[in-house]
Amino acid sequence: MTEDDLALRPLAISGPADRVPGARTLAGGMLFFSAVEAIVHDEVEGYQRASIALDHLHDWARSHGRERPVQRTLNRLSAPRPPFAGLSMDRPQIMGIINVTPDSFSDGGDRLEAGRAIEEGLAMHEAGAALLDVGGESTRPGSDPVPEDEELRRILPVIEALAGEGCLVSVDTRRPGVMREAVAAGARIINDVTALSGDEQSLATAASLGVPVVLMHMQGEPKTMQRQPRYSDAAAEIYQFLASRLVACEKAGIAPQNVCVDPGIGFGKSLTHNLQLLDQIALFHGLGVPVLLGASRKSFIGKLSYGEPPKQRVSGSLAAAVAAAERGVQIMRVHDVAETHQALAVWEALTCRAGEERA
Ligand code: HH2
Repeated sequence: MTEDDLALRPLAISGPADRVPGARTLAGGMLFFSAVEAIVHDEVEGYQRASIALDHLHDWARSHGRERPVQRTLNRLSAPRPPFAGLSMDRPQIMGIINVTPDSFSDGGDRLEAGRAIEEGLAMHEAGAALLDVGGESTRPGSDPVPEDEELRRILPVIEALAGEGCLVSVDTRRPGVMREAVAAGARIINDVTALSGDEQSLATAASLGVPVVLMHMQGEPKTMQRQPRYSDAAAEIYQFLASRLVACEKAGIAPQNVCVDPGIGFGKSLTHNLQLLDQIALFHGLGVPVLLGASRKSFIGKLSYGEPPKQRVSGSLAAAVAAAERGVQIMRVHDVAETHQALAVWEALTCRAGEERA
């Protein structure tokens, strides 16, 4: 783990109306937390967890000789986040997914033709997507890589048109050559499922392009990642991995205010791991940067229900988005923009405005 083998997960998270004395803001947003789960690692015992009210955290830190790392992590948990790619991070934002692929797990083939992809991107923008994530290669479990020129052929006209219409566009790619061309075509964010570790040029390329990046965690490769994913503590290990990628970014010249992290639901994770990550996602605020969640239509939803196919997983996707909003997640990557926008609008009114009305 970072900071002397310690992480803190915010607990007892509430909106402003239910804020208890001594609670701190969560990532400078609209939520507050009044307790944490401390996660510490040692070689012999492995990961140990303890729930502590903020009132008692100072004593706990002193008795465990961890005053400085506790204070630093607490500060990162609370500090306001600067805008990410110009987007305010003090409330949840929606990233609409535009897969220009024949084989994506939930919408493969729906938008292979550029005109259709552009039209649907604009409709997502209208429906409440603050940014649009354009991808030309499926990374679903079992997928094979796509040649770079084919990936470019699929995405460039779509990026150019959407950016030309004033949409904020991210490119979902793991290839430095695609990052360069996509940014030249108007993409303003790089979203990489390998956290810029898929190619030895990725870090330097992203740094030289100077655009914000999304670092996602994946265990293994899409082709084989779901065979037998293993962790001793999924959330804590992924926290550690993302912390190390943040350090690598900083060394390469990518400032923390240009980084967003994502635990990578479904990328080398079992059902149990996915649930642990969703439940414990507030842990990642301790990295001091915005958090993104991509749970939309993923297989864990069908596994928890009646095994529905991807397009019938909208309700479960909304439940996941609301659960993430309750944990302070700043960006939701979703297929169903209008539905997510509505769900989050109700959540936000209840969580943040109900208190004003009560007062
Ligand atoms: N999930 C997918 C692709 N890219 N990027 C981030 N940051 N987080 C995610 O969870 C994520 C991602 C997979 O979903 P999708 O794009 O719909 O499918 P496919 O890879 O089959 O195109």
